[in-house]
Amino acid sequence: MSARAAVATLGRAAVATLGRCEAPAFEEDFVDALLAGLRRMPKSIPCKFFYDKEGSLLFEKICALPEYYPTRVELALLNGNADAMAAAIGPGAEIVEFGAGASEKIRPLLDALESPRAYLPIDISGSYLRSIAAQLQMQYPALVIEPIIGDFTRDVALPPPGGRRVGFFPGSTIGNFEPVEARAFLANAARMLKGGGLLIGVDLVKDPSILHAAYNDGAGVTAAFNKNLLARANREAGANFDLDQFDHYGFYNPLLYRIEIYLVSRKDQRVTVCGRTFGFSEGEAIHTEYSHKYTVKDFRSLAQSAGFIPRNVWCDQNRLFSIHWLEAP
Ligand code: AVI
Repeated sequence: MSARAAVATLGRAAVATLGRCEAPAFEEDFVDALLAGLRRMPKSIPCKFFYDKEGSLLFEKICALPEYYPTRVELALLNGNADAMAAAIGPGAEIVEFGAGASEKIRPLLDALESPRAYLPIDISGSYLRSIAAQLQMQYPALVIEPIIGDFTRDVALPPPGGRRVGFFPGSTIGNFEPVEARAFLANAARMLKGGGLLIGVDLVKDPSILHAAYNDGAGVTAAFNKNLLARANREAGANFDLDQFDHYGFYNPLLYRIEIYLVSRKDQRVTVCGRTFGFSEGEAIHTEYSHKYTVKDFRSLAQSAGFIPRNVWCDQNRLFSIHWLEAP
């Protein structure tokens, strides 16, 4: 029986009696993934687990850092081109946002769209999503807002479409998928959004020093965001990681067009997670994230190979970031 199934069938108290750590049932995925990732060689933890409450707050701080240009540049692109984007999307659209978070990027679009039929933000964090949806509802009283709690990287059950369905996937989160996963995600989106399309933010290939700075900020927020995975393991998986004994290490790999992020052990050490012991040698790395960068041309080809017809692209004048309108025929 997998750890997830065990938690689901036995419940929290019974699991504790069995000697498993006392993770709340809703965190079962993290505990399973953590144990599986630490058994792997090289060790890894999936980046989607960055975003617990602490991690989401740290990510908000990252988005406001001077070195982290993507949020700023994408918002400026959305604000400056909302009318053209709304024209491409067309009237009466039902907007599905993947991984909605604070839903701040949808506002310029909602203001510009002609009679949007509904807004369906999908996010894994239920309480956060509900409060954001309630705030948005006050500002857009005529809009149907249906928050959907789920992991958009897996199959999420959506209500039957009430009109032309258009996806919104800002932030270049697509870059956190490996290229095969990105293609699979796009192919699934193309099927789901048939007859509509997808508006997607994609970070661009650029001078590696700009990329390096964006993931190695001077204030150390990205390092804290990365190390929060270990802190989360301590909070939720009964682990005893000493955060001072791991370093954040992020660099741009120009051969694979991606930022690679690791946590590197400063010494030989043993760590207990959920009652299991894991050894780390000095210099051993846990992989925590990839953030792929694309050229406009390469992203359009990827989208086309996944079943979309690439249409408009909006880029800032420094060509740091792009937003693509992809039609789903
Ligand atoms: C959410 N995602 C697009 C961010 C990125 O740039 O890949 C996550 C992040 N990791 C470190 N800084 C920001």
